[in-house]
Amino acid sequence: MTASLLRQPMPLVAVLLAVLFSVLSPLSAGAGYGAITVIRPWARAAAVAGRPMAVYLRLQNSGPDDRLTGIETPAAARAALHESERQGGITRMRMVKFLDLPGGGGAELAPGGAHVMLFSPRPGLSAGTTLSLTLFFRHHPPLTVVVPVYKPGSKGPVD
Ligand SMILES: [Cu+2]
Repeated sequence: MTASLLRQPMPLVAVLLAVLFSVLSPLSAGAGYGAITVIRPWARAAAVAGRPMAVYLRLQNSGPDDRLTGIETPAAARAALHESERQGGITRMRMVKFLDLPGGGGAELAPGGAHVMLFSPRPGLSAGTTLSLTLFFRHHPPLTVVVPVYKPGSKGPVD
């Protein structure tokens, strides 16, 4: 009698744990990798048609640490992630393979810093038009955003 009473709570706990995990797992996966938001994306039209264009945006990551690993767009022959560095009064750009997106933070792609460079943009990408951009991450599923194009020299949505 005593023995069976002692044995009984064990399977019950196991069943409860199994139920708990089956309920929690999809939720935690959703919270972890549905948590990157693209804020205020914008592109700056090239002053000379056909020259490279820059795209800026803010990435907000409310999930775990992640990383921006790639960019694709039908709007240009090639897209790359660039970092700007100011050295001795000269701003240079270099290609970077990824951009870290710390959990609870994110990254800012803004004039003078990191940006997406579009090489050989397709004709007609002038102010007032839009382009489509897909961002790839280490963990998070890809995100496709519509990016409004601003005039050459624009400082973006703050204008
Ligand atoms: Cu660049």
